[in-house]
Amino acid sequence: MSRKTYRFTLVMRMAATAAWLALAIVLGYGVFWLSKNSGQPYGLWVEYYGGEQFNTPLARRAELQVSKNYGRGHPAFGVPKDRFSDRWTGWLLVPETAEYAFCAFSDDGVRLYLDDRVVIDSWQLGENRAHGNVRLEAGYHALRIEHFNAGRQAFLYVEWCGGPIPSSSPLGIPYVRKQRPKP
Ligand SMILES: [Ca+2]
Repeated sequence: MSRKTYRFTLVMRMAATAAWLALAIVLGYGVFWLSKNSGQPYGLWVEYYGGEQFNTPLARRAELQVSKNYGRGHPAFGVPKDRFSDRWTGWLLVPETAEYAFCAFSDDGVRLYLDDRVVIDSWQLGENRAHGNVRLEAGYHALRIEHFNAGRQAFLYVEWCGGPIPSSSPLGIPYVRKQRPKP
């Protein structure tokens, strides 16, 4: 092999490797984008508002479980650190008909609704620990959780804490869905 041919082969090999690498990056990003943006039924929608009473809608995103330590930072891009509120919505899959309990630990206040019925109502300043019991039929139930932060630290945790699901499991996948699945 002449030096010229060798150099040509080397350049072609490098070009092929670069092309494969670029293809892998494009494909990888495509899979990542799809999993984040479409066809992902699991999780909940969270809407963030300026003001403690859902005054000004500012941001929206999907979350896989209700387990957030915002600390003293911004809960989402463009949302103030102090004086914000967030509303989590979706559908809760109840695996079997039974009595269930839900526990919330939050800063500041929290409310939890199932099928528009209040299960937890602890809308107060500072750290809140609250729980609620409810008998639920197997199947999907409309879930809504509301939370606010007046200032300083902010967090929100909601867990199963009584019933057929192991206690201290976060309210999250695989039991939460953004939309009610078609029967
Ligand atoms: Ca606070």
